Amino acid sequence: MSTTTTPELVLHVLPPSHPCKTVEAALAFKGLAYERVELQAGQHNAAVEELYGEGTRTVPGLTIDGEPVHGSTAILQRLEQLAPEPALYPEPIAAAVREAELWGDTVLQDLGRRMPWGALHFRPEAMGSFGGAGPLDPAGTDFAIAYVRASWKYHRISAVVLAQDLAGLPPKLDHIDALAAEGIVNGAQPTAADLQIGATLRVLLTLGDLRPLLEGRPAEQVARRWFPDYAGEVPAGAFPAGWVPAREA
Ligand SMILES: N[C@@H](CCC(=O)N[C@@H](CS)C(=O)NCC(=O)O)C(=O)O
Repeated sequence: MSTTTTPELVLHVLPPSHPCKTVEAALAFKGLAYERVELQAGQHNAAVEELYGEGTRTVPGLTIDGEPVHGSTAILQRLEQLAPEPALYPEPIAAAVREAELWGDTVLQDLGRRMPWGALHFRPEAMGSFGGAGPLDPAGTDFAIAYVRASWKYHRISAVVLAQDLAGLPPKLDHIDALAAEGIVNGAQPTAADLQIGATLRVLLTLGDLRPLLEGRPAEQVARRWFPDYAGEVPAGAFPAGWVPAREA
């Protein structure tokens, strides 16, 4: 008689991280039970390095019966080996899904960090909304101003970078709509590309200034279908006038 044992999965996250939400959505899609461990911000780099090896700093990381797998795209591939069905890289589109997923990781994902931190510079009292709270009081806003300043430094955000990110958003959204038209994302079931790209787009939807660029498009559906709930709200009017490109008809 053969017996199969379920591997022990432990996911290490920081609560607001969108690539962590990508992995959580993949685990849920595959019906895999896991333990979720929230690392403490500030101490997470050392914890990650100890668990996942020299040079690693970021979340998500997943251990599978103690085997460390680091980074959202590596984790989704490993989950596919572990539980092939339902597929995140379905044939015959598996290669195209992988390409789109990697684009989502290497090109789009950073916008899910720079855009909210960028907007919060102009509306620091909104920082509490990302933890599910309302607008911060003056003392909280003082804290947020210092925190956002440190985040700009860490993520190398400047006004020039932010304005360039905003100007460059429409062609990226067009690319996602094209992926949807090709059936690489936004099909009946989520692919790895949906979960990678959708998590970043869902962060962008927390910014009132960006919602008009997304509303009613496949790109918005990719975000809202797989990530219906997402904390955070920076009201429209945060970015300086003229920085957010107008939506083309
Ligand atoms: N592309 C990587 C990036 C992960 C990443 O940058 N995660 C952020 C959270 S969204 C992080 O851990 N930041 C903490 C830090 O940089 O110290 C992935 O998808 O796994």
